[in-house]
Amino acid sequence: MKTSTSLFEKAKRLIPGGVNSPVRAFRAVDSTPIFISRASGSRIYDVEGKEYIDYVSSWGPMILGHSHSEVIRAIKKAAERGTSYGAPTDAEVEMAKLITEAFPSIEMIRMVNSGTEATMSAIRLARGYTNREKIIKFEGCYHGHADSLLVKAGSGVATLGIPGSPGIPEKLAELTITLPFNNIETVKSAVDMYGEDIACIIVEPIPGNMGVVHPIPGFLEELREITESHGILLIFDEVITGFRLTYGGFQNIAGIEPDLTCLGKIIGGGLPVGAFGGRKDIMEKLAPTGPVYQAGTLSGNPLAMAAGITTLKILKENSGYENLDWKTDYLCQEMKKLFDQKGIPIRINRAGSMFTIFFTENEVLHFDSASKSDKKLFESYFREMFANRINIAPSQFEASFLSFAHRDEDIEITLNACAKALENLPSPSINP
Ligand code: KE4
Repeated sequence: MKTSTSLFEKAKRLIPGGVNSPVRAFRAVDSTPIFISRASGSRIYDVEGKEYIDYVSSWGPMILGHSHSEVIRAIKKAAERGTSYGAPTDAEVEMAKLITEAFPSIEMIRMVNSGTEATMSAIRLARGYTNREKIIKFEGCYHGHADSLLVKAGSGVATLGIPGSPGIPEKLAELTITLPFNNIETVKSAVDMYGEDIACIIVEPIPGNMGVVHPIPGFLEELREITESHGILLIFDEVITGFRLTYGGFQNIAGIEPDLTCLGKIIGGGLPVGAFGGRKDIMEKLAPTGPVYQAGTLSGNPLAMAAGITTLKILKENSGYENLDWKTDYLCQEMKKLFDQKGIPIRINRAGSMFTIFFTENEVLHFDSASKSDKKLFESYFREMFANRINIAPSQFEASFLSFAHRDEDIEITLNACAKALENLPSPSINP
């Protein structure tokens, strides 16, 4: 019988780290990853037949739950008509209609194949539209692995960026200014310093990549005002939050209209997808109507469109977001009680059906506070939950997700597993 361990050994000989995306290697939790054989509803099954309740949700796309019957049927039907044509299809028009109707700020949309492609293209479009070179991003926000976005904050606040990875030219990294999230003063000083040369500010309106963090009241609104008054484009990276919190984006809830929005994950129903869209006058700068080049062999792929359209239609018709929010809130409240009873200080940041348990007693409002969490304690918690067949994100700096397929029984099993896990947790270490 195949085991995860034997597959991992084989995989490591052929694939860097044995995985096709680093976080899957479980290095942040010093564990060996499981290899999945199938998934259905709220459950995933590893190659040894072990069943887990899943809160990774493929990092966000599986809001309907795994292998939703109507999504699978739509993919099969599309596949029987061919898998890719390299030519436009009516499905792409239907997808564009669904997205532009759900997002008032999106007048036009371009499909791509990943969130990285969406943000990379949106940045290029912003630079082409404004004829400016610098961009602003926020520490702890992740927008995929395009060179300009894998950049760390320079030494002082609002200084020029330094490469966040080998292979990124210093000259390019210097064009990215990285600021602390929720700190509007640093945005004002950066704009005072470089305003005329800033093409855009890109932000996850509710970051999920430092763990879930809420924007403080007024932060996003002031970003909108500052960008508006300085001719800087505001880009909301809603790759995670798009259709996660509501049928639309967090921008619909916040009542803020960015100039461009990046999407991914849920809109592909689990197939490779990304998209970026926004104001017509900006989007028309894109080839073939304008000079900013962007392209993709499989963009708008018929199977991804079929999965995405079916997913969005189910979300639109069922609008079960309220119940999903309530279920997630119940789970988080009950887990908080269990941790309190054990005397382990945690903070749970939740937005709709996405949440993160931070192992810290302090409020988590930016990457600096998130990084003060007790990562060793998180690691122990992760391992205990995993041993109890609960699959949560293998990193303190990620979000966990509920789906419409999570039943009350899943919640109860998860709470029992959490209670059991806490029995074996060491007392919290004193933060260094
Ligand atoms: P992809 O290129 O991975 O499709 O999307 C990049 C991206 C862009 N923007 C946001 C807000 C994102 O969260 C992501 C990707 N998310 C990570 C996990 N948080 C994907 C998991 C992985 O890297 O394997």
